[in-house]
Amino acid sequence: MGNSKSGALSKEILEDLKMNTRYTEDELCRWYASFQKQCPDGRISRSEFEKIYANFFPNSDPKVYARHVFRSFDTNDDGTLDFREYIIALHLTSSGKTHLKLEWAFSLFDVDRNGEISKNEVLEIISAIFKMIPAEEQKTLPEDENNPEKRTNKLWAYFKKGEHDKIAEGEFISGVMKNEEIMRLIQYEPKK
Ligand SMILES: [Ca+2]
Repeated sequence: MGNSKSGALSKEILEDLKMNTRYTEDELCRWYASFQKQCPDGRISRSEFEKIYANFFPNSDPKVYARHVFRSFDTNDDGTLDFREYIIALHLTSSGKTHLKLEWAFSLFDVDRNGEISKNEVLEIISAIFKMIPAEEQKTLPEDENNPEKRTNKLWAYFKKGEHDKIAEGEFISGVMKNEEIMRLIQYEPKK
């Protein structure tokens, strides 16, 4: 069984990923080789995904966030991602402000997948984001967004929502698109 598996990345998936991410053919092929080594059955589990995420954030704790990212891509809930989903996950969580990225961000915040975001859901994800910010860097944050509660309140106020209101997908995407600052509130990019 095992040895008969082809080692190459299918042309179809390669072309798809080249078109939909910013990665080159060379990078994709290299990642595929290491993906295969780590996940010989072609699927990555949540704990393996969390380990890879941890490598990107050596000075903080990205575990909870990685779990939410994983959930947002594991749409059939089988506890694994294939290579394509895995690469799209890395791409969307690390690249610029595209509509696709914001569609994904919405699904990240919609923890219970009911099609709208509650204030509690925002707090849950923003708390996970905070765990990724190294302690030293947290001290340098603006006063009105230096803890998860304040940051959640700021976002909620921007959308002009009451405590028990909800944010729908279209509203979320167009709201974030219009405002650089809000974009910054809903993600964390490690300092280079
Ligand atoms: Ca929800």
